[in-house]
Amino acid sequence: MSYQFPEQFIFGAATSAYQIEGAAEADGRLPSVWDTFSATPGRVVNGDTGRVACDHYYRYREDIKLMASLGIKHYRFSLSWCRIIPEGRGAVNEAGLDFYQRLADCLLEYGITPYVTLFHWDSPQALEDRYGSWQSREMAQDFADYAALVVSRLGDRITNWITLNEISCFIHMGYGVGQIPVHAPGTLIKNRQAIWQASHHALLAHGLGCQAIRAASAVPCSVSLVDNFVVTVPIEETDSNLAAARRAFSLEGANGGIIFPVLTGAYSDLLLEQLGKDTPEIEDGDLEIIHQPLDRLGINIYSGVYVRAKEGKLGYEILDFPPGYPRLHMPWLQVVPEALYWGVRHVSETLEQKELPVFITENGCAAQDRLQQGEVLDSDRIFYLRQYLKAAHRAVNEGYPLEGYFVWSLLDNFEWSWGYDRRFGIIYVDYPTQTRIPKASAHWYSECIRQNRVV
Ligand code: GBH
Repeated sequence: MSYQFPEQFIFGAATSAYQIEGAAEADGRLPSVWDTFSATPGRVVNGDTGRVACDHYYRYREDIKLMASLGIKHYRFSLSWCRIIPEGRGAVNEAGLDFYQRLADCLLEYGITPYVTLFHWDSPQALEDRYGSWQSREMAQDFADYAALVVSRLGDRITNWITLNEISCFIHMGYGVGQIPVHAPGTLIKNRQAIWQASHHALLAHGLGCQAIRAASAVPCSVSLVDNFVVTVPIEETDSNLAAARRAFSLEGANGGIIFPVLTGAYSDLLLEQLGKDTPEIEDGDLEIIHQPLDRLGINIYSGVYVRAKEGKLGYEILDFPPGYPRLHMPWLQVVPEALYWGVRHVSETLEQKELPVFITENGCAAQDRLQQGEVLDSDRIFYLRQYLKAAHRAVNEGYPLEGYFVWSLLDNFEWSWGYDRRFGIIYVDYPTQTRIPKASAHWYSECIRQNRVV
């Protein structure tokens, strides 16, 4: 098989603001919750922070030029809310908008299409101080106002908009019960209802954000959410295991309370039954706001879980990974390439969204990269990416509307609570000198793009 993709298939690369920009105090930016969190001793490995990160704020031209030289024509990045509206609401910082204008212009100059995430976890600290950010319903309206401002000022250059990145991460893992918070703001919410309430506020932010983007854009634009639902993979592709995987899909992780309301207009019944008295307070009209038509859905897929049919009330069981199961350089990074195919298929079949275009907005891995004689020969990353791209090809080949794929990440960067200890880039960053060195995987990916197939 040649694994040839259709002509119009989109290959891109992704990053996020706090993970690469640095320049934390430049030009009127005020702290985000991640600045505060990472500056708190004991929160991030080695005490790393995003103060300098990849210094992309000052080196964006060089980075874009390098991306263009690899033949990457689509770039997903995020905006730092607190660069644009430093206090989260109110006064606008022109210097912040100006940076993103220059960034977008530079991309367009190099023939690269921008895809912009409005929120990738770095909420303004001022809103955390004011009302506890996502714990308050006010956050949704402040987000929508920020979205409206950004689109009214950048909508002439940018037309691909994403509201939020991974609600389950910044809410459910962020505030999760019984865990040590590994996410900013570092608040532990001990009650399940309150976590789902914060999650509901994030859904509202998404819905109000979609409306604000469409109202503010002077030109036709594309609006998406990026979700990272748990992908349930049938251990064997038989009818009974497939039915088990579908049922598991609506119950695992936060799937039933995030992707279900966003795409179907209702929390899944199975989840509501499980939540009982911990169901969030849903005001009249909320579900309509949350259930906005989307132009595309973005999904981030790194791994998945295997499921098999099992007699009993649940009707399925999740299989533990055996010791020694292949994994890359994160505790959760088991190699499950079929998850990419099943993620797309669940959107189409389980969520019954046959026509909704899907993008893989992140896929990639951390590896123990070594810079030797000026090269990084990351055959493990190529091994990982190649298998996931083949699974993407299968989805396209079977007619599912998978239209694009973005590798995470363009650059090694600040990997949240793991700091600079974990490298996800296809381009190596030598932090002391800020030198960029494309890894073997970057050259491989570049060749995939050139031939429009998995090489
Ligand atoms: C993405 O999230 C982020 O969007 C991106 O910023 C980040 O750099 C990238 O991944 C790499 O981590 O419950 O312990 O099994 C991925 C988020 C991480 C969500 C693992 C689910 C399961 C952790 N995923 N997580 S665990």
